[in-house]
Amino acid sequence: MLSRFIQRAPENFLTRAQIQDVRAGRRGFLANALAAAAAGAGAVAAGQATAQEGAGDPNILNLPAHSKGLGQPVAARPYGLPSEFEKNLQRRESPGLTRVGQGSVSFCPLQGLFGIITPSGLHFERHHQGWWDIDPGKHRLMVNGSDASMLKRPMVFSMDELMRMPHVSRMHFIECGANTGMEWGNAAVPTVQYTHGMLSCSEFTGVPLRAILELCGVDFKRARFILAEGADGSSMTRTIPMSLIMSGEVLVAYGQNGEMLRPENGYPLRLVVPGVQGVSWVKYLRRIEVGDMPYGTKDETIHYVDLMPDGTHRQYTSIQEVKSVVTSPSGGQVLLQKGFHNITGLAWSGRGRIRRVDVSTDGGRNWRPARLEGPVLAKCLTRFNADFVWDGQAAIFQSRAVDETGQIQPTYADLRKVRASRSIYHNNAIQSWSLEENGEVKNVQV
Ligand SMILES: Nc1nc2c(c(=O)[nH]1)N[C@H]1C(S)=C(S)[C@@H](COP(=O)(O)O)O[C@H]1N2
Ligand SMILES: [Mo]
Repeated sequence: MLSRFIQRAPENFLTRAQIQDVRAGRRGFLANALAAAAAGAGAVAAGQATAQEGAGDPNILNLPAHSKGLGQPVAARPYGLPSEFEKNLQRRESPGLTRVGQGSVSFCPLQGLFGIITPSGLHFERHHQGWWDIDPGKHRLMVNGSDASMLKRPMVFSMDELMRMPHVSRMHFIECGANTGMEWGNAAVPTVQYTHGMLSCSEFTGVPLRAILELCGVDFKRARFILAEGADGSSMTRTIPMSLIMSGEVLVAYGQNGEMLRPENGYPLRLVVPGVQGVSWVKYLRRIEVGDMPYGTKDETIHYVDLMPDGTHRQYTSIQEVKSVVTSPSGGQVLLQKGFHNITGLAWSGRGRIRRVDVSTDGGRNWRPARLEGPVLAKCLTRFNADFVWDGQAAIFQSRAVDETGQIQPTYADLRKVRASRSIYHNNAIQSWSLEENGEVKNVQV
């Protein structure tokens, strides 16, 4: 078994000594139970007292405290919190990645999540200039044109005005373009939290941007791009082509998983641009300008460009291509026993639905289809599962996704043929996790 509950060490790692303790403890527990039953004695090792309390006295029904007393009253916590025993599941920074925490990333603990929705408190964060909790009563969204002919009515919306408009709710993933960026040259970081944790998925609620532009009387024949601008100190600005907006998919969103956006994720307003890299999902959205050409701002000329093998940079490669990863067993985890294990993971594509996911347990020599969990939605995470019976031999877990447009996730060898290995952004290569004979799982590239 792979225990969720004994991986208490920071970063979800067990040291070699801890693994031995766990294994010894398991044996010790059985031995103690047998000894206690045989001897009619109550003395057991600390930590096993609950299960074994008074094991020697057949007249005492030993119930734990929670089965005998009164529990906590309702609303002891007006806003609920996870169990005390789940404290290890946290978003985490990669130490030394950036100089200050205001310009950094916290990674989502994918290894410990189920299904496809990311709990809002565990959503990854990426800030260029720190996060703010902006007063929604004072926040405004301005819509203007690069010149007067672009739209008839420049407008300024309050949150109340936006929230009166007809809204939609849609489930979509958001992935930072730099996700898996540390792995371009070699296997660099130990866990799936750090290799793939700039990825999250929520149900977003908001107004289609198209409807807002229509209200402002945009001339859709002339206006071919918009510029979205954030209200934080980074003045994050990104160009979005009008074709994406006309599909009705791009949302001016205020809702996330049934409640308002979290401050870290752009409260009270952010752009949702399904399938497109995270940087275009401008948070603290304060202004939209419509124009007739791409804006070429700092966030799209110096940053978020792809270094090609010939030394040139490719710009505006916004779509997050088909990708998947086995989230468990994954780097830093330990299989404690031989026998059955469930391989589980996530697949996604910025081009639409996931059509299939194959898994390999021998480093890509043999593949078999994984089971996709429904619903399989466009530009959303898809959960997959596959059976694995461990015979104690070394293995290499991989997953390979195919999307509805027929795009197949590449191997590292194939990706490097066209992109070389010095990029930061848009690494969608097949991830490998090696299972060693002692049960430890490690990040490798094959
Ligand atoms: N205003 C503003 N919007 C922003 C950013 C920012 O720093 N400021 N970071 C961008 C980047 S690079 C990413 S990957 C996503 C991250 O969204 P999240 O923090 O909700 O996960 O927000 C984008 N929008
Ligand atoms: Mo990003």
